Amino acid sequence: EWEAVQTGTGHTVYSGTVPLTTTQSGSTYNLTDGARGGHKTYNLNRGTSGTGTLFSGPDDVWGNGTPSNLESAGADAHYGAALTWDYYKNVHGRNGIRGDGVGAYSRVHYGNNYVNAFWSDSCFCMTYGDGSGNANPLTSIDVAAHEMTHGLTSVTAKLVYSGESGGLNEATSDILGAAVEFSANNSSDVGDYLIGEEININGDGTPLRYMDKPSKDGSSKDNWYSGIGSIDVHYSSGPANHFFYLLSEGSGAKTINGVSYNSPTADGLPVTGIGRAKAEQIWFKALTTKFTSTTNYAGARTGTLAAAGELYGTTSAEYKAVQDAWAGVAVGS
Ligand code: ASN
Ligand code: ZN
Ligand code: CA
Repeated sequence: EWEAVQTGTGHTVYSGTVPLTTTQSGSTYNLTDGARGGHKTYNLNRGTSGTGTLFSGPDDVWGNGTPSNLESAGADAHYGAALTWDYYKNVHGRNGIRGDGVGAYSRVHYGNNYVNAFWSDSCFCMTYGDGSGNANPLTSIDVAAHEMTHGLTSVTAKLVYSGESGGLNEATSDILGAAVEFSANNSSDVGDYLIGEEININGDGTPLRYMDKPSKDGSSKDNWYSGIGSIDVHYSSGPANHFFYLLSEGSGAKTINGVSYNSPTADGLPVTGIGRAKAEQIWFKALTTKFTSTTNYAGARTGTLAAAGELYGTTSAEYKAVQDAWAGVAVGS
């Protein structure tokens, strides 16, 4: 059977009209990304197991921009997976989650009014619910990149999903999820240090998480403390998200892409940011070459300092910024 890689058009829920890489098989187009390891996007159509059906059709146009068209969320998921693939390849030289050039797959329309998205190691796939009322599928760029990054963590550091390592696992997905959103340069979904701001999960327009000051969500912690390993991993991620913000942008007030931030420090001392690009290199290198399954916050400090030392030298401004940013979230001094 004759197959060809094509560039179709996605009318997404969150990211406007975007190019999607697809595959043409005879007269049928499929949401199979022929340029990124064959990553496929499936429609579960409210099922909760298996793969449902591969999105396919007689033309290479996907969705209409609204969630009521079932292809729309598929277009978001396919786009988010492609952006994440491209980010890891172009920014970190990694060819797919496992580094083997093989794609994972995505499933949308999971269950009924399911207000979550998740990565699964057993299917090596990511899955998205429609949210309540089918009005807000969980398919924004940052959420897609967050879930796909759980796959990366599970084949690299393998951070155990509980205790402090669980918080670091979650933070890794938020940190690199935000990095992918920035890298996309999408005018409908601009980069920010907020997670899930498009989903409207709280019903009042607030995001799921804030990296500059994680406690703004009412549950996450800004700073490390000795009992942080016993809270939910989506809240114990706070200090690491906060670290990453401080390392990238520095402490104090700042507006980026129209979003205002004001990041405090635990010790009251200022942190001078080194820019997101360098902070991303440090976190990725630490994740893939320093962190282990049991890395805790103290270990994350050691690992990111080692990574910064290798990348920029131990007498560099970057190395000092890593020290200062960890001190800013009450890890080390
Ligand atoms: N969306 C959540 C996450 O990726 C799902 C979960 O907690 N299992 O962390
Ligand atoms: Zn997560
Ligand atoms: Ca975001």
